[in-house]
Amino acid sequence: MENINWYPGHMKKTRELIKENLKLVDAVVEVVDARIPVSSRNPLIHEILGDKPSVIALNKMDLSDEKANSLWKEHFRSRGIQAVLINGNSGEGTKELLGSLAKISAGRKQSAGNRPFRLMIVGVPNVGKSSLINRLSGRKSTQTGDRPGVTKGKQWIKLTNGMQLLDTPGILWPKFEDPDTGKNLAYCGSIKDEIMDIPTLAMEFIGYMGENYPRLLMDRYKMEEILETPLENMEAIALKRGCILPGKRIDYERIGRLVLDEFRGGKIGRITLELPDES
Ligand SMILES: Nc1nc2c(ncn2[C@@H]2O[C@H](COP(=O)(O)OP(=O)(O)OP(=O)(O)O)[C@@H](O)[C@H]2O)c(=O)[nH]1
Ligand SMILES: [Mg+2]
Repeated sequence: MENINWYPGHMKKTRELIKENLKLVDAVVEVVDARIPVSSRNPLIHEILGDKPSVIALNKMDLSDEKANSLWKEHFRSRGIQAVLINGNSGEGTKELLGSLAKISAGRKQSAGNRPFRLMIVGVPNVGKSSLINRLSGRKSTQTGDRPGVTKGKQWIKLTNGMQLLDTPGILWPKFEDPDTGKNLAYCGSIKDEIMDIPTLAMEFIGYMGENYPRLLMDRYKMEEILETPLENMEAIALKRGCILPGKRIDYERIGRLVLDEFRGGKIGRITLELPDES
């Protein structure tokens, strides 16, 4: 897991593209994953945004822990950062998000004239940028679950409230030094599984669950207790799910994938992987 290749060339190019597009908009919606609000924020976001007004959309609020959702919202608010909890699939929270944008729009400089208020969406891979674009525009204007591509020419999507939304979101490549950040992004599917060691990743996830959400883990996998080590818990889960190879060996790859898939799909329960710093 140490040798993740972040394609620095690609990263630099997309950052420049975002900066170009930023010149065209009045505000930015920064989409983050509510399960990992810090890990899914690009550390260079301040440098990239400059003094452009922005709102944080804490997306996938349906998958994250409700208590943690409130803590995070309060955390950002207390720092003067606008943050809204949203669900890009159901549309929950998008009204509040539009309300926040309307406030920014109302405070916009007169020099902007009568031009419609314009915004763009940025975020790391898989946080739900395309889903949000579709939600805000009320139609399927962009592909979800797709891979980043190249779009030529700017397309503006008209929103019902008169605002205009840039159809191509800015993809912020994750960049970090802290290995926990990388793990969090991988758990949530923002880093391709192909470059991860799935059994190790899943075992570490199970370790986090055993410590922070033991009840959810026990209920989901019908365990009587949380065992001493993450590995033992993983093996117990593998036995319950029949992830066994010939010779009664544990199929770590298969159980690893299964657990991570179930987490990503919300099947284990509502889970948040990082909480605001107390200090
Ligand atoms: N449960 C849940 N799933 C969501 C939510 N928003 C998006 N998703 C799912 O998350 C996955 C990724 O969503 P996209 O909208 O394609 O994400 P993206 O940021 O455009 O991804 P890239 O284009 O790959 O960077 C899809 O399977 C969506 O259905 C949400 O609020 N809740
Ligand atoms: Mg997309």
